[in-house]
Amino acid sequence: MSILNILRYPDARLHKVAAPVTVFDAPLKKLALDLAETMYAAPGVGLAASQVDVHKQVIVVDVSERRDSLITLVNPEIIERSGESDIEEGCLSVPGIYDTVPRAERVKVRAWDANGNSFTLEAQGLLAVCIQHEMDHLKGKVFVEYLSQLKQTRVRARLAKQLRKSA
Ligand code: K2U
Ligand code: ZN
Repeated sequence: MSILNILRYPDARLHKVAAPVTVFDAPLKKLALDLAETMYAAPGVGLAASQVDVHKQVIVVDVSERRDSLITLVNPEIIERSGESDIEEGCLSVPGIYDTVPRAERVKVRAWDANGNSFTLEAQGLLAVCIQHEMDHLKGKVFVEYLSQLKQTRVRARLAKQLRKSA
């Protein structure tokens, strides 16, 4: 397994739309395992393939305290949603920025696992927010784009300063 490079906002590649997976083969399983290893190493509670410049509809999430409840979702689609959430979000592609954005409190998701078996998942709280956040990545959307123009300007300035410091 490998730890993959995570793209940093505002990298244009984060805005590419991911394609549905059509072949459930060994490379797909390796991608899912590499995504999980990269997520745990970051550390994070979710990661989308878009964030490692692989534009396929694959996400991994694990919001458990013990980091032992990995869920891999291929070609995920939300089939039911309800309520409103105010959980603060972060993003491994936008380090150091945390804010709340409009999310459903509960979602029912249909997806496939890396072996091609379909399933449905009912989620609420952080898991629901994380799944919606990762599914946005697959659509080329980063959570800071929900924020006001003023906040987005400040985010870009802060990330540019981080980049200059690390150069
Ligand atoms: O997409 C990502 O970069 C993964 C995010 C997942 C996340 C989405 C919504 C709300 C929280 C997390 C990373 O895990 S960011 C790191 C993190 C972890 C726990 C709570 C907040 C932020
Ligand atoms: Zn993110």
